[in-house]
Amino acid sequence: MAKRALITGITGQDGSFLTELLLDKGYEVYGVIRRSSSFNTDRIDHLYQDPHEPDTRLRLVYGDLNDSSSLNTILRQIKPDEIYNLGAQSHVRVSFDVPEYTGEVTGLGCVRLLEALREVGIQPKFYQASSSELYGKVLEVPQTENTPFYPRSPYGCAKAYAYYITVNYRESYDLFACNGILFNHESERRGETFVSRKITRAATRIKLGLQNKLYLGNLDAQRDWGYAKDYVEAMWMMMQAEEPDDYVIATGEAHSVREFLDESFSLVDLDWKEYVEEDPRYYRPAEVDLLLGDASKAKRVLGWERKVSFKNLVRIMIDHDLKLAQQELAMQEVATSALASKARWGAS
Ligand code: NAP
Ligand code: F7E
Repeated sequence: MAKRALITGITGQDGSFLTELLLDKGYEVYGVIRRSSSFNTDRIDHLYQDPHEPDTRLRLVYGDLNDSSSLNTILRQIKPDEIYNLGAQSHVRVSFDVPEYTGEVTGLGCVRLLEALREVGIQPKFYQASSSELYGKVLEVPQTENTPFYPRSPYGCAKAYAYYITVNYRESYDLFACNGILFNHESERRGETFVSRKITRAATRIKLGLQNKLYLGNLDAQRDWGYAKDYVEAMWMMMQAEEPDDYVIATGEAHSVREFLDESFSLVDLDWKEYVEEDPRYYRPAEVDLLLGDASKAKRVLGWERKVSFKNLVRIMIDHDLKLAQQELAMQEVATSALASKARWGAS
C-alpha cells in the first residue's frame, strides 16, 4: 500500500517541490490549504492540470495551523505515515510587524499538530521545518547542530519554540520527530518579497524595460544560499533514517546580497549599481549578519549533498524570470495594440 504523507504549507515554495518528490516516490500526498479570497495554489496547479483527471494521489484539505479542531479532524481522517510541518508565517521582516501572529502560526502551530496526533492516537513520523534563523547573532562560524541558538526576530523566536517542542515530543513520547535546520534555499518558485527572487525578478524586468529601479535594504548581509529542490530531498532522507534526529542542511558557502546582485545582473549584462537604491524600509530592527552552515552530519549519516551551486541557482532563477518578463512584455504589447485599435475605431 502507498505511504501517506501530510504536508502543511503545501502551497509554498518547499511544499510544492516536496509534493513532486513524494508523488514521484509513489506516496499519496495530502496538503493542508487555507481558504483565501484569491487563488493561492499556483505552485501546485501543474500537478492538477486536467481538472477531469487530477492526480488522485494528491488531495487538498482545508485547515489552519491556528485551528486545532481542523488539525484533529484532518489527522483522524487521513492517518498519515509521515507529516511534514512546513506551514509558517515565514517572512523575517514581516514577523516584526506581526510578532504575535507569527508566534501563533510558526511556533504554536507546531505543538497544535503534535498534540493533535497524540489526541488521535497515531504515531506518524514528524518533520519540523526548522531554520538557520535560530542561530541569528551567530555564536560560532560555521554553524552546526551543536551551535547554541541566538534568534534575532519574532520569526526566529517562534522557530526556536517549534524546534524545542519537537525535540521534547521525541523524548517524551518516543515519536519519530526530526528538525531539519535548513539554511536559506531559493528557487524559481521563491516568494517575490525574499531578497533572492526580488533581485532576479527586478534584473530581468529592468532588462526588458518593465521596471527602472530596485529598492533594497541591507546589502552587506551574508547568507548560505542553496536550491530548494535539493533541500526537500534532505527532508525526505531524514524521515527514512534509522533514528530520528536533527540535521543542518546547508551548502557551506556564504555570499552577500551584493554578490547575489553581481551574479544576477551580470547574467543580463547590466550593472546593478545603476539601478539599485538602498531603502531603510527594508532594514530590520535586528539583523542577522552572517549565516554559514556545516552540513557534514547530513552528509555522513544521510548521504545528503547539495547538487546545485550558487552560480547555477542564480542562473536557474534568472532564466525562469527572463521568460516571465518576456510574457509580461508580450501581454503589455497586446494590451497596447488593442487600446490603439479601439482608439482608431472610436475616432472614425
Ligand atoms: P513559504 O513559501 O512562505 O510557504 C509557507 C506556507 O505556509 C504556505 O503554504 C502558506 O500558505 C502556509 N501557511 C502560512 N500560514 C499558515 C497557517 N496559519 N496554517 C497553515 N498553513 C499556513 O515558505 P517556504 O520557503 O516554502 O518554507 C517552508 C518552511 O520552511 C517554512 O516553515 C519556513 O519557515 C521554513 N524555512 C524556510 C527556509 C527557506 O529558505 N525557504 C529556510 C528554513 C526554514 P498560503 O499559501 O496560504 O500563504
Ligand atoms: O533576506 C537582506 C535581509 O528575506 C535575506 C526565510 O525563508 O531564510 C529566509 O529568511 C537577507 C537579509 O531571507 C532586502 O536584511 C536586503 O539579511 O531573503 P530574506 P531571510 O531573512 O534570511 C531563512 C533561513 C528562513 O527561515 C526564512 O523563512 O537579505 N535584504 N534587502 C533584504 N531582504 C528582503 N526580504 N528584502 C529586501 O529588500
